[in-house]
Amino acid sequence: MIEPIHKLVHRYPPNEQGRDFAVGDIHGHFTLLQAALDKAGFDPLVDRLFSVGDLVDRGPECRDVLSWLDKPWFHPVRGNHDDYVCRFDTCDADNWVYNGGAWFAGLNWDEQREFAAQFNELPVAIEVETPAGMVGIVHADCPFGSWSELIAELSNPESAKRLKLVKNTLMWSRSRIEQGDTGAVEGLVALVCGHTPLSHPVVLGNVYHIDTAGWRPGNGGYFTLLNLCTLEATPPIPGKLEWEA
Ligand SMILES: [Mn+2]
Repeated sequence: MIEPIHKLVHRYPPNEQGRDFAVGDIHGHFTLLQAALDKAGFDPLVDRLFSVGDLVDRGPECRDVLSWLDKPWFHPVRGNHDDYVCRFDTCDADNWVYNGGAWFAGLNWDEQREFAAQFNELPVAIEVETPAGMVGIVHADCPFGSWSELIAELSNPESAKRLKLVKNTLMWSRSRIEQGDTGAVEGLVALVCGHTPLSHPVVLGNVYHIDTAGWRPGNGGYFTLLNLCTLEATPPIPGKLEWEA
C-alpha cells in the first residue's frame, strides 16, 4: 500500500518567534543532546529542533525517545535505524541487533508495538520555510537533483517498488559524501542530512552533512546544531570556506 504524502513529508511554516536548529544522529544519547541544547541557549518555548533521525540504537537512553517525540518543538525525520523499529516484526533482527538494536529486544510485545506505531508516524522528509528560503531535511541523501522531484515522487510514486528505492536512498545512501559530489539539490537553500559520522560538518554544494557523532563522545564526537536560517553551526564548522570554493 502506498503511504499518503502527509505521512512521508512534513512541512513547517517559518518560525516567527524563535530559532530553528537541526541536529545530527542521536542514537539514544538524549542527555548529551540536552546538554548541547542548553549550551546553545535553546528556548523550548519559541525555538524548534529538527533531527535528521537515527534516534535510537547503540546508546543507553533509547527508551527516552518516546518522551522526546512528545515534545512539541522536536521534529525528526526517520533514519535507517528508526526504520528498523517501523519494520520490527519483519526486518532482519540479527542484523539490527548487530547494529545496536538489542534494547528493542528487551521490550515487551506491547511496548514494541507502541514504539513501532509512533515511529511509523515519522516522515522521511521535512521541509522548513525560513526567511532565507526552503530548507530540506532527510536522513541520508536526496535521490533527485531537485527537491520538487522528491516531493512529487513521494506524493505520487510511480510504483511501490520505486518508492522503496527512493526511501532506501533517503535513509541509507552515502554516495554523495563518499564521492565528494558538490552538485546542488535545486529548490532548496540547504539540504541537511546525517547518517555518515564525520569529525566536523561537511558542506558539499548546498548539502550540509552534520552527523558529528554526538552519540560517540568517547571518540571525540559532539553534537552540531545547525541554525536553519543563518546556516551557521554551533560549534562553528572548521574550514567551511574551502568546501564552498
Ligand atoms: Mn543512519
